[in-house]
Amino acid sequence: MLQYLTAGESHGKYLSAILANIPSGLKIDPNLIQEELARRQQGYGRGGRQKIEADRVQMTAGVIRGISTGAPIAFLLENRDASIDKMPDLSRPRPGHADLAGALKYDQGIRPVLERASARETAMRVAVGAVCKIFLKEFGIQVVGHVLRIGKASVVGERKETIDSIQKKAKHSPVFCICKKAEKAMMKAIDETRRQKNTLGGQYEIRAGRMPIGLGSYAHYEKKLDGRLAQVLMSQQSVKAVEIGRGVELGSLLGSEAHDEIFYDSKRGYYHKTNRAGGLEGGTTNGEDIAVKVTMKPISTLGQPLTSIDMKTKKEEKADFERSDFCAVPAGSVIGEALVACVLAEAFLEKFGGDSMREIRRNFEGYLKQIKG
Ligand code: EPS
Repeated sequence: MLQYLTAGESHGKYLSAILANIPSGLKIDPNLIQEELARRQQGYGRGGRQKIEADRVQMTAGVIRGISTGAPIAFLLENRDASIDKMPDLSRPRPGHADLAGALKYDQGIRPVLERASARETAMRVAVGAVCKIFLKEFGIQVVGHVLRIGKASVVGERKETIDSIQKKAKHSPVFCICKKAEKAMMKAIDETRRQKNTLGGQYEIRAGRMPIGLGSYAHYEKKLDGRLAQVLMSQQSVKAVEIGRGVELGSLLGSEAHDEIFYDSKRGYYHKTNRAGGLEGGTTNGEDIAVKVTMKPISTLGQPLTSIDMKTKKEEKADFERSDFCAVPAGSVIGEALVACVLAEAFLEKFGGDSMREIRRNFEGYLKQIKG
């Protein structure tokens, strides 16, 4: 089973992670990991921290001469802002943040809570996800993300875009949006929000293309791939809703409008002409692109804070403020890609698993031949 853990406080000395059960023989180009970390630092609407950090990660174990050995891969990233020991404790928890529940639960004040609940931790998940993306790419699977909505500004109507065109267009947009008109409106909304010292949420979509049929399973609840994707995407800071395919919209359609009819071609094998299911039926991939929409609430640190209680005096006061982002949805989409890549790599290894890339490739190719016949 693919496993990873991250550790590190937002303003601690280091962020670290260990990724276990990547097979031997995978060529890991550290530049590709750096590229993903740099993408996470971008996105219109970020706060001051990203100007301080350079997010350079080292792999300190499990990779020899650029090739995975099958042993756990360790990652280490040094924070430039490592001021944790000098940071004051807060006493007025921010509505929407983990501050209040965390301070009561762990009995150590708000500082340790916000240090770990911070989205800074996602730098490590992006590093781990980058290795999973490299692994998936070996089998043709590509994971991309793009922003659909920021506040009320959204991409209107349905767009028939390929995975490649999404990647190309999103890459050149400051808000990682594939529609120029929506991009303009999104940036305007962020500027306005920044002026008002407020924050904005939104929605992004993750697509994964060239999926083989049969990853995940309907057989046990914990094997269902839709459930596993939802769990991990929900674990991303600020996420409040995850939809697979047409998601919520399916609830208002007739069965005949909602499902994807099945076709067969001797070259392609089984396929669908529509993808309302978002590539997943019965918790199992059906061969179409995986499509997941993820909604993030606005960041809970506000320049004009909401009402809270001072935990020392129990008096009503405005919540504390610390440097934060105004809108983290574009960066969120990069994190979403990493999270989806980890789940797909895990499901791929369950199905075609082996200790080395050579063994896995043999299993994969044999299965593809089997299901075509
Ligand atoms: C972030 C680092 C944080 C925040 C932001 C994301 O750094 P700092 O707190 O020093 O400004 O900018 O964190 C949050 C949005 C949050 O909710 O904690 C990062 O590296 O992504």
